[in-house]
Amino acid sequence: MTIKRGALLVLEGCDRAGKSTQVQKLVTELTARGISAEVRRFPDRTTEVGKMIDKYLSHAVELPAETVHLLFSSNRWENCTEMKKAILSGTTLIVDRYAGSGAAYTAATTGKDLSWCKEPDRGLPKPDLVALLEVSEDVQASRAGWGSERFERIELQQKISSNLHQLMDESWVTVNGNDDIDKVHAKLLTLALSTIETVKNKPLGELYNSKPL
Ligand code: Z5A
Ligand code: MG
Repeated sequence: MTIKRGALLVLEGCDRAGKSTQVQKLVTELTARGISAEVRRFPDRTTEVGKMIDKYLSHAVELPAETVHLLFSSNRWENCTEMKKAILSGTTLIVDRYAGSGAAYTAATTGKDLSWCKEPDRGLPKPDLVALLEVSEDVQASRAGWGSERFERIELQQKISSNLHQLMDESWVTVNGNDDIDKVHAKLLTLALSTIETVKNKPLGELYNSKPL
């Protein structure tokens, strides 16, 4: 019997949109339904590259913005082979930030155009679904932990949000992140289940390229 592939599902959004909360809830629910599902998150702060990113984000080191951009992309590439293997062996990955954050944050912090920012991620596995969690500014700023890391300023977040919208293609959908946690979860679960079903016999695509992997 041929093993059906898993789906690559990504949650994107500005800071404190609720991504990490929802990624965890989705994997728990999919697992409870007997669907093989695992969390991945970017930045993955456990790798050597990830440790450098962590130091940068927490203001322990200063680095040029271009260097940081390539580190974030490199952090995805170092996980790429393992992620593809998991997906092709039937596991659905629920990913907490991915290339969308990469392009949207650097374009907002440096003023570089989005096409420059997208380029290092070209050829990574293409998400089957990107759910963009949208939150209003007042809700965002009221959530726990706001303001401690480098990019957590309202005017910057507005640019990031605008960039995320410009990155949307047919694989992206918006979800209202202002709703309560269970309502957001219900919406994401419906999207996840239908995407898993739709893509199980389809090839995994390449990000920013039209040909499948
Ligand atoms: N970055 C980048 O520049 N380039 C890249 O390529 C990548 C990332 C991948 C760290 O990311 C930074 O890296 C980030 C982007 C940049 N910018 N900054 N600063 P991160 O993912 O490690 O950031 P984080 O600090 O772990 O998470 P976050 O994105 O800021 O938050 P979140 O995951 O979206 O939210 P949460 O942790 O699920 O929820 C926040 C709080 O709100 C928490 O107390 C929840 O219980 C509460 N919450 C969540 N949902 C709700 C609802 N619906 N109602 C009420 N309360 C809620
Ligand atoms: Mg998070």
